[in-house]
Amino acid sequence: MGILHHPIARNIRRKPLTVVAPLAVIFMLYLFLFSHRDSSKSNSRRTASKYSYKQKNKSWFNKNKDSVILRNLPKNHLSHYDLNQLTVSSTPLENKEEVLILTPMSKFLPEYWDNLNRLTYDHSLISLGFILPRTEDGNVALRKLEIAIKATQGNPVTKFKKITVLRQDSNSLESQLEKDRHAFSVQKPRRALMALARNSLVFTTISPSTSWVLWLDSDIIETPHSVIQEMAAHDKPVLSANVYQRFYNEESKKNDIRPYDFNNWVESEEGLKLASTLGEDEIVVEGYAEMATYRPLMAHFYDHNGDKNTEMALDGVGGGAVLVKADVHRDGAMFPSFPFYHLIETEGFARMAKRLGYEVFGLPNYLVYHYNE
Ligand SMILES: Nc1nc2c(ncn2[C@@H]2O[C@H](COP(=O)(O)OP(=O)(O)OP(=O)(O)O)[C@@H](O)[C@H]2O)c(=O)[nH]1
Ligand SMILES: [Mg+2]
Repeated sequence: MGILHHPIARNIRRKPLTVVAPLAVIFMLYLFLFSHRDSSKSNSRRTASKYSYKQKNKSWFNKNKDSVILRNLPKNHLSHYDLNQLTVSSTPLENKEEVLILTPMSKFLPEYWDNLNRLTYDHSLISLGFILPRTEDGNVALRKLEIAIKATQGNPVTKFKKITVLRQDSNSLESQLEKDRHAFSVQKPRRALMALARNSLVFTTISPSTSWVLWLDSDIIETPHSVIQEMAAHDKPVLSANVYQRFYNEESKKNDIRPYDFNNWVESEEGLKLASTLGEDEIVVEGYAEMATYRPLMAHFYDHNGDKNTEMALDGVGGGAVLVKADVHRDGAMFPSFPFYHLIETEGFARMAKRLGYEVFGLPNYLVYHYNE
């Protein structure tokens, strides 16, 4: 009797489902078990080690996804950085230290960009980071910024190492008119949102090779061209320049300068007393008659004939032009969007840096200039 005439074979021919169905069930079971086995394994492993490496299954039908990822990575995909080798010194150019310039940007000013292009620090050691609000102002600024970046990066003389442009995921206040953004009542929400923007910016752009972070507002249109070398020479963890403004003095009929940023200050007895009367969620904002703190303001310490390297210890800083050792941020100093010792944003940052044990300084005779609208 041939094999095809065997009773079992005859049975299969007549009712193929009797064989195919159990086989299909076994096959499904196999797939089911394989796709679950590894995840259950790594779940039990997770209790032992918080950062267990989850292996993907290696069944015939499911390619090992890890190997696919590894294959797609560029050659030396594994990078080791010894942060102990990262120098942050008073001679950053000689040590080829990398600087990250960070700018929250609600408007693009060509003068700001020209000033940036003229910095004498080696541009191949400078990375730039921007964060723009998702408002109409932000759209306009983004278009102008992109055009400017193209021109700068296309020129080997001005080309920066890397440029990152972020679009904010948090909200912004709609009106950026001078009178609106300076109103006392709007300071807490406005500066809380600015703090979120600054945090997003620094946390997404700082790299293992960043030695210094220079915070430079988009309306700072003039700095000394060697601002990085000159400020770094002071070797301070946090160092703020004095923000002034050029204007035409109607009285003297001459071009003149005047103090602009009042957020660089030294804490006062009155300031502390005032803070102690505030509720947990209230903040002190500097430069408002509604809240007289009598804090010594660095803006008023400028001496035209003084040494531009004069230093003064500060308790609060603004964001105009502040050079920060990247380790201060790496250690966790950020811009609180909530009242931190009754301070927020850049002033809260100075407080946090101090709580982390870093000294905060300012240069009263070292001027940078704010745009005059
Ligand atoms: N990403 C982002 N940046 C902003 C926003 N509002 C302002 N900026 C930028 O943040 C920096 C500080 O903002 P300013 O409006 O100059 O605030 P300020 O320096 O406290 O006040 P002024 O005295 O008006 O200059 C500037 O570089 C602005 O371009 C915003 O909503 N989102
Ligand atoms: Mg400003």
